[in-house]
Amino acid sequence: MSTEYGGDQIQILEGLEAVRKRPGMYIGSTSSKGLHHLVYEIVDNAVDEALAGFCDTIRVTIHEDNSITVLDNGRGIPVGINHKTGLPAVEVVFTVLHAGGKFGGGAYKVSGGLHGVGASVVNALSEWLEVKVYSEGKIHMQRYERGKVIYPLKVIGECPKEQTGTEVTFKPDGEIFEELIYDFDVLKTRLREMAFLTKGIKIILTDEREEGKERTFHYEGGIKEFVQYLNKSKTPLYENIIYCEGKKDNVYVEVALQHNDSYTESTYSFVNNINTPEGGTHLAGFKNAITKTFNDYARNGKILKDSDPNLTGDDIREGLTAIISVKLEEPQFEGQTKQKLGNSEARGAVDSIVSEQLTYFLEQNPAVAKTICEKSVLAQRAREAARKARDLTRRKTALDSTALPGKLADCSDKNPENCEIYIVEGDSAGGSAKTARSRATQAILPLRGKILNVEKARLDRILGNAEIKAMITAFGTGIHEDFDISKLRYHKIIIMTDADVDGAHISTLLLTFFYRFMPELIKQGYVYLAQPPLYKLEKNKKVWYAYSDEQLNDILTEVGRDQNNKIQRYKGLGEMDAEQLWETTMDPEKRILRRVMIDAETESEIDVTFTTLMGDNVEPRREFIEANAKYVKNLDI
Ligand code: TTJ
Repeated sequence: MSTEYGGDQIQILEGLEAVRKRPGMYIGSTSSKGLHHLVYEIVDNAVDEALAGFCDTIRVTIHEDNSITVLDNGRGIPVGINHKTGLPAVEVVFTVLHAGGKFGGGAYKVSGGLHGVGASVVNALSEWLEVKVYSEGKIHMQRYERGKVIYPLKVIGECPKEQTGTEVTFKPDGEIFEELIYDFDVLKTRLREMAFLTKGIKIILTDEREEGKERTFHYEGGIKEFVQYLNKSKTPLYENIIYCEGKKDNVYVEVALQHNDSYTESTYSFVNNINTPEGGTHLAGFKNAITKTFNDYARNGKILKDSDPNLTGDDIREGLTAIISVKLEEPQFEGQTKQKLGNSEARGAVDSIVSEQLTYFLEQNPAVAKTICEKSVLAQRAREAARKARDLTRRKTALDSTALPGKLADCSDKNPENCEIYIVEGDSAGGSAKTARSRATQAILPLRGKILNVEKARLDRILGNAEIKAMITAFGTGIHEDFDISKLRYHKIIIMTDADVDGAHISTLLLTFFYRFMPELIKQGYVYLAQPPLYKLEKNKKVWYAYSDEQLNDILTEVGRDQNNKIQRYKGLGEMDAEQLWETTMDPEKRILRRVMIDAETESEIDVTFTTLMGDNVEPRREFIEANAKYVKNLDI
């Protein structure tokens, strides 16, 4: 192609070159996470068209070569000439940085967090990208390679006049990304979330790498169905999903909620369809509204007597599952990670819409109102009891300098950065670990038997449990609102259990406890799983350890499969003496540790996973395990 480069074109090329030089600045990272962001970035544009009311179906296809097609049935990106640049609007969308918003036409633009950087960023980071626009009976097409225009927009064929839409196919650039393979489950989770957040839209995800692999997400109920989904493994306290919707000060607000009989809160907030794990003004408005509304209701209905103290927000939110979704034109994000909504008008909008509509709902549904109030009063009493128990342990700490649990064999180094604590299943393995450890930096806390399932117990009972108390005091951080990461006494918390089903169960119970009471421990990467060997192989007085069947096979191939090979299958940590335990599982030079990670973006899915695995309902658990054998295994990684 020979086009003359005017000033605009040179600027365009410089813009996209900047994206290729520092991709992390635009999409966060070039890891698998960034790779998947490319898809969300493109899909967001189609969702915007749906929010504007012109599109109801989005197809996402993973091709065999890991290129991606996103197709919508909207109006199609305009193909007419944009006066400022003299280029077709569609070309501007793909070649000019931050062009997205200009064609908004009043639709909500998703421009928070890492999203909203625009289709041009995806284009810059793709080996190639092709766009097809179906409009006015014609198919328009343009191709780019690493952001550069390959030919001017052209008409490649005709289509029925009623067929309109945009189709984008791109292949992420191997020069940019460390990982190029798309994970179906990761896309599935996020696309399902997008479908929940945009009621009525149909999103179809197809994986051409595997015969017949396709999922359709379509929720006429929107976030009401999201709450239902989150509660599917729990027992709701009433049938209705409480739903509030409205618009105030240019903030569109949707809230759905339902209580279940558990003691944990699962509230997720979103701004322009993006999860805000740190909350912000919209969440503050929601909390204020429900605290005020339920207290007013309980006072007026004499459920609370004049002499009773107010219910706290925590009391009312015990066992609550809620989605708060706001959409606004110019979200401002604050805080260290720029994930906390700052717009003050969002606080007022959510507060007034929820207060008004919830008050009306409670008046119309007195039985539901009574159920929630009674649950909150029980929570209030349990909170009082727990506070008394906690005050007691605090007082003990203040008076008694040896307050650390008796079973803990602490390390001598006092710098937490050097220190690790092994949480060990069973007294006998605990004994070996105490002998084996490196005393300066490794502490051992043996746990007896199964630990309490925190999904099924109320706070006062959980805090009364000896094993849980021992962990809380050993870690030093406190829990919930008292949690203080700066007090953490060990920078590695290592769960060491047998490599069998019981061991996996104990690990899951411990992770559930950490996740519910000290989620930052996991989120900030302090929690690890030790990996004991599965086999020991002896030959000619030499010893090998294998941590998987595959590895055993490799070793056998190397040393030969002779008769005199002595292979021992370890059934538990107890079968190893102290020296073996040190060599195979505890020696920082040789051991394998797996770090437990939570991705903030899929947190609601992790929540469902924990409650499905640890909750009361057997049927969803069985279904889940059958459907997700791989996921369950990965949960431990
Ligand atoms: C903007 O306002 C005028 C009519 O067209 C509107 C528009 O741009 N719609 C639109 C964009 N629909 N779909 C897109 C789109 C879809 C994908 C898959 C990718 C991109 C970058 C945009």
